[in-house]
This record gives sequence, structure tokens and C-alpha cells, in this order.
Amino acid sequence: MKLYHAAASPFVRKVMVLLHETGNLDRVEIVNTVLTPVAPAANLTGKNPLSKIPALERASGATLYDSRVITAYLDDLFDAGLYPTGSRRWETLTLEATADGIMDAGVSMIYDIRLRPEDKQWPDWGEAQWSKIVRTVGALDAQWMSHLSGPLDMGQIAIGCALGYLDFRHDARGWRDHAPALAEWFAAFGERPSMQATRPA
Ligand code: GSF
Repeated sequence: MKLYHAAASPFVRKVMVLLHETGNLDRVEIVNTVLTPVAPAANLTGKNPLSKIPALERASGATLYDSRVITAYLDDLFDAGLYPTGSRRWETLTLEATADGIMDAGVSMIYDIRLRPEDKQWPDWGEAQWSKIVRTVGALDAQWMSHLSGPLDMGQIAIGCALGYLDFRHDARGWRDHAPALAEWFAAFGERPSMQATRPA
């Protein structure tokens, strides 16, 4: 399988952490992919017409994309149990969606700053995205610490990758000021070898 990859992408990192945690890194070939919304990757558009990463090309069958589809597929393939059964399953899926929402907001802020010409930038956009992030880390801190402290699942991995992205791109904004318990959880989670091996660059 080929994984279309960029080391800075928090969505790709979810897949990489899953591969590390399940000991299956050798099952994928990493294809470094350079792209932005205004510069699609020529080697990818034939596989994922949206030109977004991660994408997972398989020996047969459709190329899979959207990180949540890929993580669910690999969890199934490796029988990894990162999507638990019972009521915890729906929490895990919601937690992963929450993490992806933080990533979407954080990535969108970077696109606005880096890709738009200066005269077309709109600071209110970035502030509104940051407000989403502040609200969300606050909600995680207030309502999700018990789940986050349970057995490893894909929701936790995704939140770890989302918070890692905030540190990587938005460190100066200080998300920890809004979520002290979450910050404590992340200090420990970030020490996992899978997280250390996939630090964004
Ligand atoms: C989001 C992937 C994404 O936006 C997923 O896989 O979960 N819902 C999708 N990836 C970015 C790279 S990144 O900053 O992580 C991407 O591919 N952007 C290119 C574009 O055209 O938006």
C-alpha cells in the first residue's frame, strides 16, 4: 500500500501513529506529497481527485481517502481494536471528528495566512477559527477527560495529533491556557513512542 504523506499534516499523522501503534509501518510505502489547495499534487489527482492527503493506494480496489476512512480501514485490516464496540464506539468516533475539526480550523488559519495575498487576508476569519479551537479544547477539558484516560483508541490518537498540530503551527496562541487537564493528558500522551516518531516537521 502507498500512503500519500507530508510530515506536517496532522491528518496524515493520525494514520502514521496508527501504523506505529499496531507495528505495521512496513506495510506501507511513504509517498512524499507536496500540495496546497491552490497547487494540487500532480501525482495524486488521478488517485484522489480532491488532491488531499492522506490517501491510501491499495494493490487492488479504490484508493482510500479522508483520514477517517483510512484509519477505519487499517483498524479493520489489522484487527487493531482502536474503534471499540458498545457505547464507547460512538464516543471514539465523535472524539475523532472533534479532533479533525480542530485540525480543519488550524489548517484553514495557516492557509489564510500563507496562501492569500496580503491585501486579501481577513483577520476575522482566523479569529473565528481560533474561537472554534478554544471552545473545543475547553469542551474536551470539561467533558472528555475520562474517555481520554481510558484504553487507547482512535479518538485519543486523533486528539493527540490535533494538539500536536496546535503546538506546531499555533504555539504562540497558548491553547493550554483554556484546557489545563487536557494539557496534562497531552504531556503524557505525547511521550508515546508513536507520537515521538511522528513529530511534525
Ligand atoms: C482533510 C485532509 C486535509 O485537509 C481528512 O483526510 O481527514 N478531511 C480530510 N489535508 C490537507 C493537508 S494538511 O494540512 O493536513 C490537504 O490535503 N490540503 C490540500 C487541499 O487541497 O485542501
